[in-house]
Amino acid sequence: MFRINWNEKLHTKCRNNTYPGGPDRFTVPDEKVSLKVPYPDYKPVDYTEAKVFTAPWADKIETLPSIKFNALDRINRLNYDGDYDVDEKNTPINPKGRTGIIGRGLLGRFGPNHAADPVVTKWARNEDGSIKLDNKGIPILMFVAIKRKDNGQWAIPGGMVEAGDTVSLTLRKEFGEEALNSLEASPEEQIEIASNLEKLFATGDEIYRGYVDDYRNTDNAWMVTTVYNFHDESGEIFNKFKLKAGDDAGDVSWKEISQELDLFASHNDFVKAVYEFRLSKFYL
Ligand code: RP5
Repeated sequence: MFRINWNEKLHTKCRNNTYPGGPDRFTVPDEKVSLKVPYPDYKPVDYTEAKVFTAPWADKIETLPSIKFNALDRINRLNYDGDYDVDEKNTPINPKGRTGIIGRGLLGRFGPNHAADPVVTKWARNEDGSIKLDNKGIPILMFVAIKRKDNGQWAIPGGMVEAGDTVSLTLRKEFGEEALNSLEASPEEQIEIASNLEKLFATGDEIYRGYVDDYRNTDNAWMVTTVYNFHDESGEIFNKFKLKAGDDAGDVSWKEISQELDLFASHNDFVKAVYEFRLSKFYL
């Protein structure tokens, strides 16, 4: 499985910027991101968006002392890549280092907030149906991208794993809602969407499981995801799909995977890993 070396790759999206809808983060120089390096002058800003305190999808602040972290309960509090520490008030500490904000920001859960990301792919094809090659003679892979309504960035159509849901259910649900607009489809269209999704999502390859450098991360709350690749080798399943943006997506499109992509959070790393995985299968 693909691994990101977080010792080399520092926080980039969740450091030294303005928190979305919130205050400026306290400045953290590259060499002070790691918790192993003392930073006595560190004065992170305390910020939790007001709606988080009352939202049904968020932890209630009064339950914090009794939450069992690093454990799998109805809510998944596991981090996938090792345990994280908690402080004397049982508040989890971001194991990937400082972000300049304490509190939960926009995130509902203390500690890891679990998401699932479906990378749906097919080969780019020429008019005659043959696989399209780039200028080095390497096949071009395409993936389904959505344009997020919250920040206008292109992204994988992923979403949060809701309490009681599984990763596989979330993958299918998010793809249906954001890339096929299943929430607004007629009952007949919904049956067709479900049957096509069934075929495409029947098999998938897990590509990554772990931390995400998400712009919402704080020192006490952060994103963790499971990335799956669902690949349509012949491209035939997708002839039946009509992409239509819905829910949190303002637009949806097939995008060629290339160096020029500039995607949300760690999604560039994820689609690059999928591309390498698909090429390794292609050349087998
Ligand atoms: C990212 O946030 C994950 O990789 C996933 O794509 C996304 C989930 O958050 P929402 O799309 O629900 O805001 O960290």
